[in-house]
Amino acid sequence: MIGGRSRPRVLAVAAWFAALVACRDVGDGEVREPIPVAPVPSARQLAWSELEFCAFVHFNMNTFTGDEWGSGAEDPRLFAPTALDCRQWAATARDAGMKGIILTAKHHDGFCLWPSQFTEHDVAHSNWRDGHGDVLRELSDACREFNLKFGVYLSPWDRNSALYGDSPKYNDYYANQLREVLTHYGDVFEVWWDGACGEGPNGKTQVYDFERFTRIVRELQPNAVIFSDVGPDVRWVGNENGFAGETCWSMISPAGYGRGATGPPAEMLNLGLRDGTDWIAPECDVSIRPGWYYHADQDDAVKSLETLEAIWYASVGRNGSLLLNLPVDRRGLVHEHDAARLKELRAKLDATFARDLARGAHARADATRPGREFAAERAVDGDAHTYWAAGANTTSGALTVTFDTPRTFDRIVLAEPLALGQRIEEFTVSKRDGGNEPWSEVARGTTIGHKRILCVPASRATEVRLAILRARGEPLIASLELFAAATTSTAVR
Ligand code: FUL
Repeated sequence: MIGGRSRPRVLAVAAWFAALVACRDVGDGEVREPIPVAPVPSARQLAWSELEFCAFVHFNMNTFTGDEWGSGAEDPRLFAPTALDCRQWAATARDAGMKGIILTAKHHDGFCLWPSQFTEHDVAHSNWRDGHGDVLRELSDACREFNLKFGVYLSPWDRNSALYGDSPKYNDYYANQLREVLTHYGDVFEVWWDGACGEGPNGKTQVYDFERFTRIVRELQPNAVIFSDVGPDVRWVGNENGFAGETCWSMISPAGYGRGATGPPAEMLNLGLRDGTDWIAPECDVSIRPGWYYHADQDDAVKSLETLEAIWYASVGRNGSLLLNLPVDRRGLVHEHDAARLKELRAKLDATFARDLARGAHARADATRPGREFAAERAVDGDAHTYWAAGANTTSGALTVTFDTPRTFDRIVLAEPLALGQRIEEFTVSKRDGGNEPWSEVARGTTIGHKRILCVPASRATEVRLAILRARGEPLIASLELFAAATTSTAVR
């Protein structure tokens, strides 16, 4: 018995409801959109997903002390960049193809890169620009000039504030600082809440009022996404290597978890959950050097082009977004070595993804939802906002593209229209070279999401077939693209 009704009666009601939904779905030759599969992303989350690649900048007191975590007792006058130029950061990020910059406005040592009314531990108490400097002002202006989004990291953990640990008072202090950084610098696209807290067993225990902080972000910057271990908008990917799981759902179930030590297990963060309750997509943060902050002895330890490419494929290529950290140096500049490596990365990615070999190819599917809007060709039209839909009553389907002359590819890029929910859970890609050849499998995978990039051995084909084996609802494919990786040297100096 369920709720006092007999099981057959419940099943009959369920069948009637399913039939009703199917009627609503496609009827009388009228074209209707597929029904979303919950949970779906908010408008701000969708817009964020499209950015894919942004810069993190760790630049603050630690830059000048050589630490990674400061104590909070540093003299503000130690903050002394000699040639700070946020336009150089912005130009470097833009040329690398990044779409935004998130700056450590305040790290765990509590030093504020803007003149804060609420503390003396800030740039106004340094000698930089005679105490009239404001790094947030300079960077937000530069971001606007270079058409980049601007975001802030504001560490909840604060080792300088005497109020820390006196929970209501510190929460007021943090809320006031949040208001400052979200009010005076134009649009903010992301607010980054670090979960770190190194207070030992005898340290101060601060109970943060994240609900209040969230309300402030929503009030002042309604389009900004909030990052933390548990979102609410964007989640940590569970490691600092820049790698999302090969299976990577945009959903997790955050109930019962907090931030930092009380956050969800790394596996949930890394892989997401097929049946997760909330849409909280992963962001892969990783530094271009071993440290988050600049250390001169790491000038020759900038990650190699091969490592950065691998990170790209394991983040952007696995339904993640890549937040690549640039440790700005003591001059206040992105170091020449880092800037050169970023140029190499951009050149390599541009060369590899220059020409989609499947664009405009003939496409057919074994099943398609009625309506030209949902035809197989929509997956190869170069428009990420159109898609092939396999039909209301199926959770599998195959899409085949055919070329007049053979194409050789070693990169496959797949995408789902995420506004309708993340659906695909198992697929294969096969190819044949000539209509009489047997099909051979070139790739097999699980999730797709915003973007799934598969690196495969060079494959020559006149036909390529994507088979969706399992999905959480009707399969929808926004893009099936094929590329040949650049093999020539792209070194840029
Ligand atoms: C961590 C911090 O403790 C590191 O210093 C750095 O800011 C990194 C991005 O997040 O939790």
